[in-house]
Amino acid sequence: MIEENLFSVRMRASKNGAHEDGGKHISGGEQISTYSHLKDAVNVLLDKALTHSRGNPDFMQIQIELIDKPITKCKPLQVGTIEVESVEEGQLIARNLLEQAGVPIVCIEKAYQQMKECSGLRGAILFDIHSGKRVDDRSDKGVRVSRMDWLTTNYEKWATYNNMLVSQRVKEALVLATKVNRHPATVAELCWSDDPEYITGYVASKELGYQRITKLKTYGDEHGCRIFFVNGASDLDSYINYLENEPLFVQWEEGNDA
Ligand code: PML
Ligand code: MG
Ligand code: MG
Repeated sequence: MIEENLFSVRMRASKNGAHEDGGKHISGGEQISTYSHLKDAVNVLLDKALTHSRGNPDFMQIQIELIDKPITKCKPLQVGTIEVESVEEGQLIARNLLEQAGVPIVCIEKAYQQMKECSGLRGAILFDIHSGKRVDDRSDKGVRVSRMDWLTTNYEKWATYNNMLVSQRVKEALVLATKVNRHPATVAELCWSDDPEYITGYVASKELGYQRITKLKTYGDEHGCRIFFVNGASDLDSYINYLENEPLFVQWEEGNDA
């Protein structure tokens, strides 16, 4: 049980106006911080937004809120990296992994047909595996997963143990995927960055873990993707509430990640 007051710190930044006024999404980020570390948390987010390869923002919002609920702790998803030679190979592997995770082929095809819709959003889109349709009602905003973090020192220990380079980006994506995929309604997640300089993406699910694929788009491409394939969309409101509001801390202990 964490005794000290903790705060959710969230950032969103855009260019040519705020997101809601049609501005281009530049960057978003999440931190959970103690009161005494708030300055550092804000600085991390500020830095992320001000140095993003999608461009310089002219709108930014940083919001701080006390977390008034108990914080769940859980270990990160298992991570694997699949090296591929080309985007085509990477995309084929991504589709195969989604199928393995239980997403029907027709649904995968429909998601890919609507892929353009999910680019440029600051959040994710939700796809029902039964209807093959987008089921969230967040149009050009998407669903933003929030209130989650992983202590940098603990993350760095995990990265060293797993022979991975320390990367704020990987940490953030793994935290998000861990939160999303531990919910029973999530079947799988498909993601690649909207950062034109970053082409590695991943497929994640409970059984597969977090499977990084080294090429899911071409360098220079600003189109990203984040889709949650969901089962049992009937209680969509509580699912979205979980993603947006339930606080989660990732914590890793050596020898306890099987
Ligand atoms: C992002 O940049 O927003 C998503 C990055 C996904 C892949 C991170 C990784 O290399 O594991
Ligand atoms: Mg981003
Ligand atoms: Mg932090």
